[in-house]
Amino acid sequence: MKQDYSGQRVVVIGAGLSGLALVRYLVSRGASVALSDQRQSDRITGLDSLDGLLVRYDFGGHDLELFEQADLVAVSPGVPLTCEPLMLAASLHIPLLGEIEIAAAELEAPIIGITGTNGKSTTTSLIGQIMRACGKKVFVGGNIGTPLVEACDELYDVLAVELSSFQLETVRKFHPRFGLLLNLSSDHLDRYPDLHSYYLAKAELFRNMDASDFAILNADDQEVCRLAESIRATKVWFSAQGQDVQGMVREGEQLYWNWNGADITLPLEALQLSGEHNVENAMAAMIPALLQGCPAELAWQAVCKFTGLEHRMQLVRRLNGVDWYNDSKGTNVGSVIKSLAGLSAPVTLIAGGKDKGGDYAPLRSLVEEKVSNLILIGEAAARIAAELSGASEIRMAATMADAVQQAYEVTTAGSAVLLSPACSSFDMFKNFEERGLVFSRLVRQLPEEGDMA
Ligand code: UMA
Ligand code: ADP
Repeated sequence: MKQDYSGQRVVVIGAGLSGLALVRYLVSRGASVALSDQRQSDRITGLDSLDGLLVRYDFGGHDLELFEQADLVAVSPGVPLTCEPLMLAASLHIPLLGEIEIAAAELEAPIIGITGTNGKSTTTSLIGQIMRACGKKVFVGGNIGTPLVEACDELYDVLAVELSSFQLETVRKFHPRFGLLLNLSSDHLDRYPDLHSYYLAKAELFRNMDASDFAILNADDQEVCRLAESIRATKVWFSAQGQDVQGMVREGEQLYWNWNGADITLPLEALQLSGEHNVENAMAAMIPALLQGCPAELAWQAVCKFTGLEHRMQLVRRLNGVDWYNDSKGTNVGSVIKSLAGLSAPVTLIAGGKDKGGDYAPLRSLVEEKVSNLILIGEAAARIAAELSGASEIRMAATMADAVQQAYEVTTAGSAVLLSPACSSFDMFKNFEERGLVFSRLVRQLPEEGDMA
């Protein structure tokens, strides 16, 4: 049902994608809205989407008085709850609601919430493809790019929503019908005091779910199994390692759906996505469709047609016998491990960017085994070099252009060059997409051997 915010003074904090979408939504529901951002207006993009709306702007810092007088603060995911204006509002018992919470209060279609450290966007997109193939009108959004409030003005059969730990921190009544937890490993330690706090934020997905809902969980991930103990929703497991669980199990080159007497097998040979991790994503994506009664064959065909998203192990070019891969979305150590594991040695790895505070040491054995040249960029370069010292030939690069040039010079035919940074992009780029596009453009500009002067 349409929510009514008339007469309410709402401060939206953060003027990024979520904040701008929140302003449009809240104004349309009658609120009196102020938009606050620490950046100056000339550094904010997309403000023209608010043209014609009555909105008060508070840019270049956060005016604390504005927060003190608010009835509600709507929080963008990238704004930590520990920042001064939000601490102040919380101390005055002013409700702090995230974009997901605000949107979900109005949405009636079943929500499939997808979280985990890695594989969220791939799995969310797969679910979108499956639902479309099965004739359902599906919204695909959340952390993958389109804020959930954008779903409020249309009717959908189902909503596939990628959820980050940041978005889950502000869950109060949010109640998905299906909650997927793909895996848990180290990330975002620049936001959380420790890993446990990060995992607990992820667990918020299940806060309001009960036995009539479904928690879809990775049986091969110890941290997921540990969190599962506190989940009340009906648990449906997936195991790519062939564990005997109720749910989806990999048995050799096929998947077996073992639920309520169903007898369905799905052949893996038809899957176009490569890498063991994508088998896990495919398994997780199939489960909500099967539980909703979608025809298994149609759903599996949709999964098999999917060739992957940009910036995830994307082959940019084969040049002079070298394969160049853009894995700009490899923004933590766990994802780099999966990407490197899928390549044969020797690899030139370009890594580094904005440091998120985790350890790089878990990369050591794979780097020793596979990486002949490690080229480091960005703020994290010195720390990665120190933690992986001796594991590979290490080179520093000042820019992405420098990194690509050095990779071109040191990589020999039969090898691969992989951009998989293990870091976020915000020190040098607007986002991971821009980083991947810059890398890909530079790679495409490299000369063929015969063309060199
Ligand atoms: N800001 C303040 N005060 C602060 C901190 C930030 O005003 O104390 C302002 C910044 O100046 C900036 C704005 O907040 O103008 C940015 O808000 P935001 O970081 O929430 O960014 P959005 O553009 O709204 O994008 C967010 C998600 N970003 C983050 O969580 C960091 C996007 O995920 C998501 O696609 C989008 O909402 C729509 O749902 C991106 C991401 O990097 C892909 N996510 C992280 C990840 O995947 O690792 C979690
Ligand atoms: P997310 O949205 O969680 O960042 P993506 O689907 O965008 O995940 O994939 C980002 C990177 O994470 C991929 O390039 C790959 O290296 C790695 N990855 C994808 N799926 C998984 C998985 N299930 N387990 C571990 N790593 C994965």
